[in-house]
Amino acid sequence: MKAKFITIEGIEGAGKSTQLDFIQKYLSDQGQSLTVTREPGGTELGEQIRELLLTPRPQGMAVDTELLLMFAARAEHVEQVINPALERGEWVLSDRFTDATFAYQGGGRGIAQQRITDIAEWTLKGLQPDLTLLFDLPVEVGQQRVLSRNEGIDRFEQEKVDFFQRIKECYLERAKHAPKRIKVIDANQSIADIQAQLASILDRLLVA
Ligand code: Z5A
Repeated sequence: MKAKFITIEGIEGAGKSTQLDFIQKYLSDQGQSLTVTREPGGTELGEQIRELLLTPRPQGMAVDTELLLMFAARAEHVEQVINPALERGEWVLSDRFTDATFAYQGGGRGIAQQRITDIAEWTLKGLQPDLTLLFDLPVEVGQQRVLSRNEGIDRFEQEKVDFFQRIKECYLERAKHAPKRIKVIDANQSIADIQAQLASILDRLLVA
């Protein structure tokens, strides 16, 4: 069976990190080892770029700089981590990937989707996830969860509700156009109910 590439997406506070361990354990219980990684990041250089992207800065950051840094980190990630793992036959699970760029830099920041498509084609050379789990929930619920976590707020988390609303809509629009790849998870439920949804999707992937 060809190694599978799975990504997790959603607005802030959707519960991606919370469910990452569950997905990893579920797949490993079925005998499937996998590399778990994240974006922006996943490599030494990528984690340095992540720091640049997430650190709040009073002077802001040009939207094109943000876009190009996302893809710079991703090019490194694909070449050093994702492709080598898939070539070894190992499954890969990434907390965010290119759908996040379409949603955040496209939907959120207003960069044309075609421009993102062009850069994606150039840097990814056709690499696409086999499955994307899109955690969907009302923006206010996600923000409340982030606030109650009582951690520092990064540069993206400083944004207002309408920014995240555009991102949520962009994600859902992408899911509408790629229903086989992008599975929408109702993330406004208990952790156990979300895990039941995940298990049934993963079961189908394991036999695909
Ligand atoms: N970004 C971008 O703009 N363009 C790109 O191309 C890429 C990324 C790749 C960093 O991502 C930022 O980079 C991100 C988008 C941007 N910024 N934002 N916003 P990140 O993935 O590191 O950051 P994040 O999405 O903000 O992660 P997060 O806030 O940690 O969200 P999460 O992982 O989905 O949520 P969580 O940590 O699992 O859960 C949040 C809290 O809710 C936590 O206290 C949980 O215990 C609680 N929780 C989780 N599930 C539940 C349920 N079901 N019920 C109740 N409470 C729950």
